[in-house]
Amino acid sequence: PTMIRLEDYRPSDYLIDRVELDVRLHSRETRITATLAMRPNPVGRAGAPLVLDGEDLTLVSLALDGQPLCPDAYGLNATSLTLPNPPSESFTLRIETQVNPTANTRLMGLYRSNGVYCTQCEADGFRRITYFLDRPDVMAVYTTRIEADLDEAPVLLGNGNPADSGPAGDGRHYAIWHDPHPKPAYLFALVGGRLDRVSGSFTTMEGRTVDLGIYVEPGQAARAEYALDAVIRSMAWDEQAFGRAYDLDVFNVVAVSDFNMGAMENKGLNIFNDKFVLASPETATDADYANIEAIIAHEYFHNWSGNRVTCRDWFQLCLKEGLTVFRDQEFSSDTRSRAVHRISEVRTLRARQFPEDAGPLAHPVRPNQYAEINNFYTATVYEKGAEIVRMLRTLIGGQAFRTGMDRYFATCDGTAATVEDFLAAFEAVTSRDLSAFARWYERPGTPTVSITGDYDPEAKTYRINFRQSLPGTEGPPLVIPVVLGLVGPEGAMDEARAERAPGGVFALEQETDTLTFSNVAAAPVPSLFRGFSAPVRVAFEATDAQHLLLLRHDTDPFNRWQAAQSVGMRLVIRWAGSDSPEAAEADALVEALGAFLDAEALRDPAFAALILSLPSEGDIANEIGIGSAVDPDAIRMARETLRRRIGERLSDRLAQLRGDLADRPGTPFSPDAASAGRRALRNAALDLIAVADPIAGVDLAGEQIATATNMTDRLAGLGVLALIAGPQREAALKDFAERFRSEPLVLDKWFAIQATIPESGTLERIAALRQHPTFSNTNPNRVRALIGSFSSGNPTQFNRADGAGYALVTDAVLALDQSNPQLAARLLTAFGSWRMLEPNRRSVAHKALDRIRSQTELSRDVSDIVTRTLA
Ligand code: HT7
Ligand code: ZN
Repeated sequence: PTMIRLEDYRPSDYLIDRVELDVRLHSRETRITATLAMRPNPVGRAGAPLVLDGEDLTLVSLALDGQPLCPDAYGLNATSLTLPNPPSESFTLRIETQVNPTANTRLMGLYRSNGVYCTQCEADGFRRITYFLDRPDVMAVYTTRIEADLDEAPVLLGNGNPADSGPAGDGRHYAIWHDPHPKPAYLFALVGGRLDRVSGSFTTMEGRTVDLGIYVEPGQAARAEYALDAVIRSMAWDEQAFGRAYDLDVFNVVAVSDFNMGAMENKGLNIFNDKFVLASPETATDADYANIEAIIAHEYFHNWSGNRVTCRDWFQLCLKEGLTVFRDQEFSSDTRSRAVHRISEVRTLRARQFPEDAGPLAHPVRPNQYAEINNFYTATVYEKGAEIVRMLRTLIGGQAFRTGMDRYFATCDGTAATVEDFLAAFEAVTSRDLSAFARWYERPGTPTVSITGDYDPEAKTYRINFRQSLPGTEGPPLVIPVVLGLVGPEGAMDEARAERAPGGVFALEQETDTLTFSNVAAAPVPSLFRGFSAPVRVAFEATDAQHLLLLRHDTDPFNRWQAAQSVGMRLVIRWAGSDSPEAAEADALVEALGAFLDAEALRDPAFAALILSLPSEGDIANEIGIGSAVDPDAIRMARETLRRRIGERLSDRLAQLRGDLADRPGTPFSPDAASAGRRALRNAALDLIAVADPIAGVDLAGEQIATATNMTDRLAGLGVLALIAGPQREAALKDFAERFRSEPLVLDKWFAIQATIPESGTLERIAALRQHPTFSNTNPNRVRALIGSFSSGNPTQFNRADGAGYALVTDAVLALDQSNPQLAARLLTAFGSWRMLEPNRRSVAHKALDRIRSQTELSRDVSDIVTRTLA
């Protein structure tokens, strides 16, 4: 494959200042006329040929400065249009192309989703609309005229502000949109369709009144109210937290049902996967509401971190994505519980990014080469990218961070920037040299920080010895912020002091270092990496008793949760390697959990639900996989043993909690964090009760489903039943499908629940579900719900020793590869941890991957993933 390398970056030889687009929408023959005001780039190569990107386009006509060009005046191939001798001064290029939106199954460029015309241009979809310099450092002011059949597409939306609209004859009409902010082509969008609208308004701190619109398929407007509210809250938060105001007169969000990712931040016209817009108590879970809020916020925040300041090239993707994830995480933390949100961020990071960083698809947060950029929208770029921003804030402090952000936005506004530009803003405001810190962007892999501690009772000092390592990569050490404190038998030892850790933040800058606390009255337990202050693995040999002391007494909620996780992890790993697990070994943990519930469960139910949750099977596999071979069946058995023990030993308390947390009849549903937290703990209790006593579990879950007034409780009941084979399960699944037969987004939950049943019959079940009338291979949500949930959420069946799980997924990948390679490549990343498996499964997985590699006609997307996975 052709590799694109960061070191080869050079500015474009030509610039485009203004783009006028005339788009005549027709289902199969859409005509696009692009008029481009161009000029040579003063810092480009003088006299260079002009090479415009293009893909899947029919060129209808081409004119330079008003003169039609005949075919021998330019070069045309499958990926480009070349003018060998363009003018040396400003010129105008007029390009007429034709595309077929109905045949566009890749969902990149202009396509139709359920009859609605929409576009997706990031990363390189604009070249599927017209020939263009499709790179983010070419920024232009766009005016777009959209014309369509009035009946088919009464709503016509573009970027920027509406400028004009009216009839266009022949039952057609037009709308003109003008976006005054120069932008790269990847932020272009248009929409045309029959859509309902919910409207709102927001007045910015600068006094601008912004018209807000959420557009959804007909009949769905009531389900868009929550998203609209989330837009308003996001706008207010960005003003208050970052001083960023919105900069157009309208802000529109459109929900479509066929979408490759979550959403897209097109300037003034965000386009969303409808899964992340539509919500009602009957159809959306608490997790759905939280996702909608976070993704609405994320795309809105891109208006500054991504749009006003964009990326110079795609290697800088983390500049907008890592920063914007950080910003949406802060928003959710301020809106919900900070501690609970931090724990869920870290769970996601460990579940998705750590394995990526430990496997064959590992790459730096800022990659230095790629074959297919769409494969680099990864957990590393997004989630680890956000952790880097958070570490920077921890190191320089909140105030300096805000000043640095202001400087970044001020100095880079209107430009296509780099990671260096970002760091320079913070260097300027702190006078610190951040070149060592910048290594985080370059170095793949998760560092390990190994720690020992020794207490000197005479001197009343406690020394903490640190060693950082990152095997497999060469280079000087990273700068790792360690937020820490000491905990004694009575709780936090606030009187202990460490000069080199002002405010409890120690910067580990060398490979090894020692930090000494003085005034330590008794042997302490260190509370390390509070709030998960760096994306590292911590190796500290604490006893279970020490962990449980932290669970009880630490002032840092993250480390309290981590303490329970660590004890659970150690037990399960020990049991997974043993023939006869001794369940009683868990009793110190169980007792500590019981005491915690008694003291705190009702005070903070959401936090309590997290404390009760054990490390997932995936987390355990990742932990085992560092040193030895993973057997998913053994992990599941061991983990279930622990869950059963907790359920048995705490059954009375759990039952009591379920009662205490039940809503009084008639309580209206609220998706707020406190109400969601109560449901989370109630359902965590149900889950543990059912593991310990499946007969009671079936009854309780059945009753919960029968009386549920919201999707969270209904689905939790169904999830419990799904794990207990029997007629009640099948009846409940059938009822659910019947009740929601016309709700594809709800049926996705039904597909996913069945795909994750850890039983051998699941493969046949999935085969049958693929024939279900609602299932469709062309809708990414359906494919992810059934196949993606299976590969990412059913470790024992995906990793079946006979290879049938791998065959199911590889068949699905090949079936999709020609129609939607982006989606196919994503499904294939499920094999990212194959080298950690025990030898038999490893060899079966290898064969499955080899089968894909040996196909003759693979897309670049899938070919890139399979090649790197096998490398
Ligand atoms: N910036 C967007 C990323 C994106 C995307 C979205 C939809 C379809 C294809 C896409 N390729 C890249 C979404 C975001 O991270 O905000
Ligand atoms: Zn983003």
